[in-house]
Amino acid sequence: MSSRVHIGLGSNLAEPAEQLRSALQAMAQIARTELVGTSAFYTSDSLLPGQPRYTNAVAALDTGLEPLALLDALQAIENQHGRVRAERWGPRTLDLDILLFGEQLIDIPRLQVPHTQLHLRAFVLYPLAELVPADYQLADGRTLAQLLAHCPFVGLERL
Ligand code: A4P
Ligand code: MG
Repeated sequence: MSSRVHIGLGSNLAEPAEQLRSALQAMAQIARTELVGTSAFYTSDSLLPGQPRYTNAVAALDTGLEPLALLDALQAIENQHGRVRAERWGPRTLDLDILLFGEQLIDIPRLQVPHTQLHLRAFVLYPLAELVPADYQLADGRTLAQLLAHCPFVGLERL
């Protein structure tokens, strides 16, 4: 049995689009998992002041893995692709967040799904809307259209 899962990708390296492309290739190699869709790439200013602009995208996966096993696989990819070796661990330059995991509502210390910041982030909702119909209902009852209506397309540039 497999679940349709949506992953938010973010990077603010000097070549963030390359980082995202590399992460997409790596996700396609996860065991028992198929990459079934990718949104366009979008750029926007960082939520945290003083950081370079981000590039974000959303990917759709079909996976036979359980949620924590998928999280392990995503964190391994973050570790392979996401950190720049400097004198100390640099800031995180690849974020892979599980946005949706089928119909599941998950609230354990390591994992909250739907992602808790989903509704606040245009750079997540607009790429997600390329892959999911507007009447899609989240596990907690909200529709994607409702979330989009409260989150204007401001400061986003679609590449
Ligand atoms: N965790 C809990 N729920 C989840 C989930 N649904 N998916 C736990 C993935 N992980 C989840 O995450 C810390 C822990 O969250 C994980 O170990 C996991 O057990 P992390 O990615 O290691 O840490 P982080 O990057 O510091 O936190 P987070 O929440 O991913 O950072 P943010 O809030 O996403 O901030 N501006 C723009 N324009 N675009 C961006 O993408 N991103 C950030 C990073 C700031 N500003 C941004 C963007
Ligand atoms: Mg993260």
